Amino acid sequence: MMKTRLEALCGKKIAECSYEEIYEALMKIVKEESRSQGRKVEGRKLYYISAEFLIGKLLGNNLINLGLYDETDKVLKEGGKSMAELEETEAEPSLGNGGLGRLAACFLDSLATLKLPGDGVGLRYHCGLFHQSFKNNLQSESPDYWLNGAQWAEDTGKTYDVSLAGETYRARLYQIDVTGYGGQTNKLHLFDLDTVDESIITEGIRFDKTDIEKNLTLFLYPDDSDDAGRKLRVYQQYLMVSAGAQMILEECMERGSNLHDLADYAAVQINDTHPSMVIPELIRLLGEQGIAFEEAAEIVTNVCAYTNHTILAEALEKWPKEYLEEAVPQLMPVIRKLDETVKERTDDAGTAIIDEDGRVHMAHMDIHFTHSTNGVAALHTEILKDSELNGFYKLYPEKFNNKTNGITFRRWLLSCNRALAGYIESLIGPGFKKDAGELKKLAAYADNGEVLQNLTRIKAENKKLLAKWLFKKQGILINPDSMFTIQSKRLHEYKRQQLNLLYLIHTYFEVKSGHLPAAPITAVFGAKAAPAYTTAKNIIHALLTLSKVVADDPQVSKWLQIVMIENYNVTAAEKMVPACDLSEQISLASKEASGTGNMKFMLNGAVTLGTLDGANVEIQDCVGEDNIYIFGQNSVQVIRCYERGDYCAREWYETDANIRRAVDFIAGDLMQAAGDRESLESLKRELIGKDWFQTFPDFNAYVVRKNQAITDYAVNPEKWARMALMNISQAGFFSSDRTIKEYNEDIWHLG
Ligand code: 26Q
Repeated sequence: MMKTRLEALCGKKIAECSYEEIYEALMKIVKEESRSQGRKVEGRKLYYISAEFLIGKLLGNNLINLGLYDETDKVLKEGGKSMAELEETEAEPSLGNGGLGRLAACFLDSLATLKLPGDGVGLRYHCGLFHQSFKNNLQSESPDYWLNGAQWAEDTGKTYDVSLAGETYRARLYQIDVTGYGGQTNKLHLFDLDTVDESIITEGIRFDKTDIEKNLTLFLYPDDSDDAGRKLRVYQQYLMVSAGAQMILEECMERGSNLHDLADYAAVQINDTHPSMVIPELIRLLGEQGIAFEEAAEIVTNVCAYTNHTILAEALEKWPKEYLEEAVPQLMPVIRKLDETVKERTDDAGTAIIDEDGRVHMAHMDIHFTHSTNGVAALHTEILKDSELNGFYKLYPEKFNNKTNGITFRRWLLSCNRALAGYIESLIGPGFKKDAGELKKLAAYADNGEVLQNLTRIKAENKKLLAKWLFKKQGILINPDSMFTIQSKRLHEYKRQQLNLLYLIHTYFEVKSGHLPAAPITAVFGAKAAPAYTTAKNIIHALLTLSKVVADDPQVSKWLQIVMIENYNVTAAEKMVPACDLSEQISLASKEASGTGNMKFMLNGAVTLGTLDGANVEIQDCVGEDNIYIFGQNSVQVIRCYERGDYCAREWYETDANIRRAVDFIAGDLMQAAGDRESLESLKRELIGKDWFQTFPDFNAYVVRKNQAITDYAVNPEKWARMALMNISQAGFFSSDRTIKEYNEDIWHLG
């Protein structure tokens, strides 16, 4: 069946086709099949609006979801082709930064799988997030031209006019089919301008910031540290929400809404504050249809819900009124009225939409004018209620709720780790693919030596595959018989890659003095730093420089190897996650809202080394203390310490000889000989002078706990395999199917 279809489309035998030809033919087949799973929507439909959808490559995942993977794999093999090579043909859509964007993609997969009517709404960035490469041990950024080649997204021919700074721009609507696993097909709607022009990019990722027509959807902003891009970010956001809101109203009216009853037709989930302008925009558009402000505000409150992904106050978006006045003058009257409404409701100035300095607080507008505010892990939601958003919690206790994040097991197990998925199926049957809770059945094998050995063997195979991939990609040879510790996530001081760095330096000294680790260690990192985030870039530089220093030392390199994966993205994660022994989740307690990498590693049989932060807390609740390595201060201690404001990094540096030895090494002779003096010294100064995320107080506990894990791994492989098995068996709670069911039951009420 697949064979005849493919050969008919290609016009020749598979053996004679190029991978590009097969890829395009398969794309056509997948599109046809997914279209046939489309459903007419009845009742309430969800619009998940997000500046990011980090969907990853689509071919393999769609084939799995449509039940076509095995047959395709067989047909390719018969023609002398390999699925792995075929998948290299596809460029990864570069539409997200990290956790928040990947979460949106997992949610779309679960919505379609659960046959819930729910679409994504976002932007079609031409170059997306920058491509990262390493030059002289420094991060270098270049455009990621992922839009070359055949496209999953189709031009719908529809456009929506959007007014920015008084000029009208035409947003074109593209759509990507979102397939569910044995489910239905939903859509991802992405807006773009025809006039965007990649040729305005000059050096690296620099471009003319003034020419909106040419630059509006050119790049995805890597974070808020680049001031020059901030205005553009507002323009991008408004393009998305205005075109999105018009599309939503149009769809609902076509389905019979009279707009007064909009909440019976639409639920809008606002993914962090990036799409928050959808609130005043919907109110404005309802106003144009003759609905008075008060009623419009009430309708929109009933339609919209808001998810918060951060407790870092500096990461909550607030725009100077003047920016908005210039960029979206049509919204300001609405925002002012909303602000006045709030001032009638409460005299708590801390919850104002427009503050005394004239800044518009997007999160504040969200909480006042949506019916639900949720955090993304139990601890995170409690911290929001108790401290960061306490003023709002007092006003609206009923709006606050928790939705612990989840991941789709289709991509993060069935697709990225076929060997493990197949073995699990041979033990407990296929039910876990749709009902992740069934993984619990694995616990019955916790003392089965043969099963534990098979798990160890699969892990070893995956480590070899990662080694092979890394060699092909970066020419680096790693030892698959070493313990793989992996920390992969955006580079940020609160995530504390620098703590891992200090451990590795400490281990360097230990090996030098004859104290060998229980097993050879390969420390793998994957991380992009925002181009304007200097300290983050300095940490990457220190890691890369240390990697070289260690590699050049024959005594140490037998025991320790450090590698950074270039251009960490979903595709890289799919290779790293199945190969991990020890999952590093070492953020400063209270700072990581949830984390989702922690869930991916757990599901693939890694053991977590982590602080009691974000979803790590719930991972510990699931697996029990014996199956996780927890260390460091807890969130209460950290929050109290910040309140007291008495943390002094220098004191730790001066009194703890191990810390001092490691920190001094960063800018010492060996490192300076291999790296950049200015960058290394600046990192050292930052640590001693500030260490804002308290690396030093957790350092000794981290060293002890990590060495315990390495010893357990080396000395008692069966105990380790048992821990791995317990982690897999308890991972069911972290399926995004569970998360989506909770959103639907508590917030959306779809269908
Ligand atoms: C803001 C202003 C201007 C430009 C960019 C931004 C910006 C962009 C991306 C701000 C934040 C982000 C991304 C945030 C993010 O990924 N947060 C993570 O969300 C995950 C899913 O809930 C959590 O698991 C992580 O803990 C959280 O850090």
